[in-house]
Amino acid sequence: MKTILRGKANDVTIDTNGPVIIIGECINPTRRKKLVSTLREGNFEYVLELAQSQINAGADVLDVNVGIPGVDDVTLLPETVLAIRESYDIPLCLDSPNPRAIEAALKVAGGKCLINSVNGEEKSLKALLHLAKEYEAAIIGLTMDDDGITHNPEKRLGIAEKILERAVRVGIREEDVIIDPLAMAVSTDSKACMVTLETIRLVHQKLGINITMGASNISFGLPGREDLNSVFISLAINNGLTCPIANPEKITAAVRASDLVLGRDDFAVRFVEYFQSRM
Ligand code: THG
Repeated sequence: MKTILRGKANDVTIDTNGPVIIIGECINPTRRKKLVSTLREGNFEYVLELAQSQINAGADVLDVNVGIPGVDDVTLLPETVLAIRESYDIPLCLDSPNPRAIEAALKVAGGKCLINSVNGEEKSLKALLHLAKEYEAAIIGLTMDDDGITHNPEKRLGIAEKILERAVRVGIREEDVIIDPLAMAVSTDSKACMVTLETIRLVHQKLGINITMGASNISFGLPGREDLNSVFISLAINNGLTCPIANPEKITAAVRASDLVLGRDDFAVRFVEYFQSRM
């Protein structure tokens, strides 16, 4: 199954057979003081620096999240998208809990974006599925619903099935639905990673569609985050993860290594290229 995303001209294919596509997470104000202060001033230079450094490090798609307390992202998200678009023709993943901000950004982005995110709540499905259809966007479906977050992988699969079914019903193609099995901090729940890994395996096996996750979430509150994230991402890729949201500066090596080990990188071309580009 192939999900195609597009900038203006440049497209990226996320293929369930790999290789893994990296969605760069760094345009996100969570614990990034400089991003918060520059965005508050309407200064996009630092956003563009983050775009460039992530592209250099191996990002294929950029997640754009400008959620700052007290700032209206219905205005700020499209402004940020436009600033990125002036310099970079990379597909974008529009990351906001606010459907109005998503719509405002879809209006200016062009190409084919990824909406981050829809979930199984009735309110979310109603607000976002028709937008995805209207703007020909792909969607990320989080495996949570009106009952909240379940720790049962079969139930998470059930929510994924429901989102897929509802999306197809409004005319979104199956390949334009990417499932997020929910990656959560393992410091507070020792089974959290296992639940995510099992959900990935089930979604991959039963639905055969592309799978993403916020890979860095698992290591919140722990030391050795890079090592932990790298191990987790390799296991997840082996189970069917195809397009993680992560920091490319820290994760691309593990992603290229995973593709190589899984027999998806003939003559180690991409693996070697990555390390040469870092010298
Ligand atoms: N699923 C989906 N979208 C998501 C998430 C998800 N979007 C947001 C988030 N989760 C993924 N993005 C991030 C961005 C940053 C960090 C983690 C996840 C992060 N930041 C560092 C920190 O908090 O310490 C600071 C920045 C740095 O130095 O790297 O960890 O789950 N669909």
